Amino acid sequence: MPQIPLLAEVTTFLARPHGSYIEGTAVLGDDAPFHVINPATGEPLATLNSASQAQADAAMQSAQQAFAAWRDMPTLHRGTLLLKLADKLAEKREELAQLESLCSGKTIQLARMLELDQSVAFLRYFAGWAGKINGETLDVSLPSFAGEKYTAFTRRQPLGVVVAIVPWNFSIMIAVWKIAAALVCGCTVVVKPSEYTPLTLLRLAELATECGFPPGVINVVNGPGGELGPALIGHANCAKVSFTGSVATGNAVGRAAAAQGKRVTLELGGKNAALFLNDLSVTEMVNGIVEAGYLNQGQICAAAECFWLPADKIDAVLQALKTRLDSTVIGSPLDESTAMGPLANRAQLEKITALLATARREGDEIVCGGEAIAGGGYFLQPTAIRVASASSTLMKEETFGPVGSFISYDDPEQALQNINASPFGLAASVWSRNISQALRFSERLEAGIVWINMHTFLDPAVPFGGSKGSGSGREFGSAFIDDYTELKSIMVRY
Ligand code: TXE
Repeated sequence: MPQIPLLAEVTTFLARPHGSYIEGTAVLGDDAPFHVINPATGEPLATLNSASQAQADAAMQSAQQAFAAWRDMPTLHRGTLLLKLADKLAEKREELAQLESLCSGKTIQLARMLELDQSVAFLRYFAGWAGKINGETLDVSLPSFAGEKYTAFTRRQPLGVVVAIVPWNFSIMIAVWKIAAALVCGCTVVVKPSEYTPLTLLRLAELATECGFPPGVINVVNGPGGELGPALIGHANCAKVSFTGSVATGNAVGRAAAAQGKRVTLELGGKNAALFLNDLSVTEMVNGIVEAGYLNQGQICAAAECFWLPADKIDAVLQALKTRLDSTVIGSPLDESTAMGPLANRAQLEKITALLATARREGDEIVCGGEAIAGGGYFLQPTAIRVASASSTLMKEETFGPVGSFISYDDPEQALQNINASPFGLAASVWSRNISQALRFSERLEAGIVWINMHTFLDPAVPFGGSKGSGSGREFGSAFIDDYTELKSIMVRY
């Protein structure tokens, strides 16, 4: 099938000079320009000037100035604005999906159904919390000596300005998780997008202004994370940092925030496992593996990368998986029949090809794929690797790509112990028709979220976040309230 035609709004937007979005206005960055690259072609898509330190400061000042009025706005008004933004994103679904697909290499179908439709769903979910973020009334135990009485209550008070640092794999959706949660609590935000995908959030910020969000409530600062990140985190107005990204950068962000006494939520990657129990058929296992490991070219922090299969089934599963992966339709993300687009950037392709070289050196068997696809873009064949042992590098280091590592087990208990030996624990899944057995494994798998007979499904009502080295704090559900509010106690004598 041919590529879909680009909307005129998309080509016009791309041709504009870009920078940041501060105080309700698009501003050209004062610092060095860089190209936003189309990963499907390796060609420049747009030019963007990085924000200077002074512009980062201006964004933080703007967010601080907007904070008091936003905090004091009736809660239902804040919720209504989030609903309006949800409607606006639904209306502009195709425009934003095309932009995001161009910048990230995500297939247009995924851009529509995950980036946009999920962003709309999360905005509506968080809007529903408006007016429901409450404290408690407490019975206190102080004795009364002269007839006086005591009572106490708690309030949930917004923290202030939130610095939201987001990655390139779901640049709209992950930003929306943070923006919507922060705003409904009464905080204002300064978002720092990834250098690879800086455009769609600029458009989202413009749309928010059209919806009536006051200037300064949502700011977007673009440029190199290594320079702007520390400036935003260290800024006197920063009350909280919410970060999603790599383990190394996340740990640096965590240290920087802790050194300044700032609150921080870290959602980092890791090396997620999927455990298939022996009662499933080969076809059921292959279906589960493809769902768990290969969506969005594997560039999902919760995706599974280590697959534990029963010893008497692994050969048949890998043979069937090879047939399935070898027939994957790889191509332009803007072709609606494409199942797999390019990796999101050159650095990602280089990182994964280096890890594949390590796998070969260590004696892992490349069952299928394993090669970059020649041409201008950053395409990689979907890959399955039968590792030599549980201590192979590919069982430990996140590829963040369409690369599954497979290993057999004789005893599922031994597989569980190996999985739990990982220093990471973002997500895991267990697959079986025996729900009793699966539930028992789910209780013992060490991860922030464990799926049974599914993988990578995120729901706004279900808390999400890492355990062990995969981060701290939880997004979604009611757990987000802790992230963005301070619990204040008020005691009264009467
Ligand atoms: O991520 P970074 P990168 C993993 C994946 C990938 C690797 C590198 O394995 O191969 O990370 O990707 C900003 N202070 N994930 O380099 O560096 C940066 O500008 C503050 C997993 O893109 O973590 C961007 O906005 N911020 C992941 C954000 O941090 C800094 C998703 C993430 O960038 C900073 C993406 C600093 N010192 C990649 N340095 C997941 N778990 O979802 C950079 N940044």
